[in-house]
Amino acid sequence: MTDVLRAGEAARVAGVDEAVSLDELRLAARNHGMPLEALRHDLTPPGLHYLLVHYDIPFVDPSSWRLQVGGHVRTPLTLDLADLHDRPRVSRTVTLECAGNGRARLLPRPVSQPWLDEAVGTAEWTGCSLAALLDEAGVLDGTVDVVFTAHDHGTERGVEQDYTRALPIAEALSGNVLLADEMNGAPLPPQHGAPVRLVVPGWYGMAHVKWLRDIAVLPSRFTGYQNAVAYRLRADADDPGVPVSRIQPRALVVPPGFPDFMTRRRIVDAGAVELFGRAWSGRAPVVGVELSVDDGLTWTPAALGPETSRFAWRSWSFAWDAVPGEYTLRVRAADTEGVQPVDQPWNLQGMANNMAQRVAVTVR
Ligand SMILES: Nc1nc2c(c(=O)[nH]1)N[C@H]1C(S)=C(S)[C@@H](COP(=O)(O)O)O[C@H]1N2
Ligand SMILES: [Mo]
Repeated sequence: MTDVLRAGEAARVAGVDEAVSLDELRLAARNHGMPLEALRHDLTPPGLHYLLVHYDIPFVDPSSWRLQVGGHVRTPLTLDLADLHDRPRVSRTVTLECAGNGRARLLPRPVSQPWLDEAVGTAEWTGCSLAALLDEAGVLDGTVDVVFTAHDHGTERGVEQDYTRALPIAEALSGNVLLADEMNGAPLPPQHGAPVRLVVPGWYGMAHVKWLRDIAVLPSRFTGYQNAVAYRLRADADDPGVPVSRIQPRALVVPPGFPDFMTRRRIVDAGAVELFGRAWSGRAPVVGVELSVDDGLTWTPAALGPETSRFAWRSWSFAWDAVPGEYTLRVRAADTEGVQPVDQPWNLQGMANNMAQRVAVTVR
């Protein structure tokens, strides 16, 4: 157990002047973000949804795919895709965000997938209810965690594993969680977990296990790598930290005007500019969005669009009377528990960092 909790094994921090490495570039090229102009879509078209895959995308044959449900249950189950399809269908619109979003902006930078602001997307997921399936299997008294194991395999900091994550039993039985086989009304694409993935509304991405093959009900706390070593908020290597769970509030703006190719600085014509974006939070309902055109010195409320679904992003807009000059736009969301920080909070693995977005704009 002591080695399981050694955080030093879980993250390296770059030197202050250490540039992003080829290893980080390789990860960033495989695991793409959502181009921020795609914030315009209520549902993110699947090719534009962000993507994160720890190992390789496994090749899973849907006709021989089986799901085992076992462990601390009365009746273990084995299901194929048709069995899952026969169960009552449930659809939910859910915003997914990687827990490492914003990591590359931290100083010093935790070395891992170097996200800026774009590790987010929203889809309508369809499948069957996890709670209903667990009810069928008959979860026994004294259950603590439910463990989800996937088909993809690799090593991480020396630990060989199938990607495996556990959820507390209360969340697993909440009625929110789906075993999804469709994304935006079509079968799941390979990169998003075909044939079946978990969708845990409100939680950061790591909980939404793709390429699911096994569900094990446990009468004790799960101590596997992805829960005990990765995905913890730690101050330093000796801090056991706390588990990363629900999504912190965040707002993003569709970058206005047009970009410069290399710097992506925005060029905007003076006059009335309609700024548009999205805001979400998995831990509590979003109650407001504010905009700053002076790098966070002063803030003005934006107009918040309707909540279409508790765990999906909402739109917001802001009428900006743009006067020629150089600007740094900032945007921040508040939920009923608090507001996004303007200065970056730091932790060893760069998790759940939700510093307010910054966009450089030239008004001409
Ligand atoms: N089996 C498996 N599930 C996984 C992962 C993985 O590498 N393997 N990555 C997780 C992480 S860290 C994130 S952020 C989300 C990303 O989901 P997406 O690629 O569909 O956007 O999947 C999660 N589920
Ligand atoms: Mo992630």
